[in-house]
Amino acid sequence: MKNIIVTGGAGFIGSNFVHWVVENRPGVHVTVLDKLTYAGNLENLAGVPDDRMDFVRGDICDAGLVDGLFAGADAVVHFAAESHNDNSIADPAPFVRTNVEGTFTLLEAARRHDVRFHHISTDEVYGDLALDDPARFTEETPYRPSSPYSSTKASSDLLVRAWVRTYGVRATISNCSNNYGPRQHIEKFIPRQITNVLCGIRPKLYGDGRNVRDWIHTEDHSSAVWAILEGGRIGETYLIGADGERSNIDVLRAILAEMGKAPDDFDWVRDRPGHDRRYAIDPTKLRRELGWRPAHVDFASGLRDTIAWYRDNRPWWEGAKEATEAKYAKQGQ
Ligand code: NAD
Ligand code: TDX
Repeated sequence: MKNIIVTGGAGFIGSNFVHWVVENRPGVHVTVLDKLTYAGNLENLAGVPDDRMDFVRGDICDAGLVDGLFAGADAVVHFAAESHNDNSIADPAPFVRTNVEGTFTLLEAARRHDVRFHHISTDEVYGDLALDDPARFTEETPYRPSSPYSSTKASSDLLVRAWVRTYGVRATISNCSNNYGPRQHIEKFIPRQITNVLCGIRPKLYGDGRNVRDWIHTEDHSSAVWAILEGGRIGETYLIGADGERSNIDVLRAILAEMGKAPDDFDWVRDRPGHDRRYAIDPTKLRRELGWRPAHVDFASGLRDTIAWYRDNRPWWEGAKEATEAKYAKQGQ
């Protein structure tokens, strides 16, 4: 694999993946295709040498553009999406367009040019688990998405499966749990709370704060995606997770402690409609088949580094803070 296209490579996880490939796979050239929506930022790709990457600003729904790019590619790793649940509740239209129609457009080009396709998805397609349920999601768990966001991701997964079976597209799918790390948009839980503290705003916790997310460092997501791209069986789904289950209130208290604040120095706010209770990934298949292991197993130290990144990179997020909080304020969150 010498030439790969990374869609959504200017976003949080996509840009971390591009940096990972450039650092760890010296023979690979990356073409990033990204629309630069509010969530995309070219600065996320700063430091990538010119001879390792081309950047194309464009929409994954633009069939002509996509077709031209796929003609010269060995593989595509598809991260581009509308990615935030709260936004999908306020306005689902761009989610249907980018996540469903965009994935369809890419699959059609992959079919025409016989390009290896890896689709990035989420554990949210499986719905949620009860807090007291010992079960975790596996590749066999039935799809039961709750939000407009997760239902469009589920739709895109189903399109990929159908294009494999019907047209023989050489595709794999990965469903990953909640990522954290540098360059995550400040609308998301962890960076929102860190930047709230840095701005003197009280952090905001939804509902009763007991909802559980299964956290993984974004670099571990990158290494898992590469392992699947190289060694995954065509047509298969792999769940990616790092045994990182934590309640939201525990994560918030860890942030508060690390940033020198009292444990109750936050506001309880209106719950998210349809809020999934718990996500939990069983990553056995990925570990057994591909020998993948996460490198970031110490959440406290990963969180400390993430806090330091936001402290040290204020210009990266400061411009978006006011608008992001104004949007939440309108929703009572
Ligand atoms: P993000 O919102 O930070 O980045 C999305 C990127 O896609 C942005 O750069 C944006 O400009 C680009 N984009 C959006 N619409 C586009 C379009 N129509 N054409 C081209 N580019 C477009 O998202 P993220 O958190 O980095 O998530 C990346 C992928 O990983 C998504 O597919 C998401 O569903 C999946 N995922 C995310 C998480 C998580 O915890 N954030 C967990 C599991 C899976
Ligand atoms: O201010 C907040 N307060 C709060 O309590 C925010 C923004 C969130 N929350 C809660 C809601 C969730 O239980 O924190 C948890 C995490 O919220 P998000 O960061 O919005 O993530 P989540 O909805 O779990 O979805 C994320 O993981 C799966 C990504 O955004 C998705 O793209 C991915 O598919």
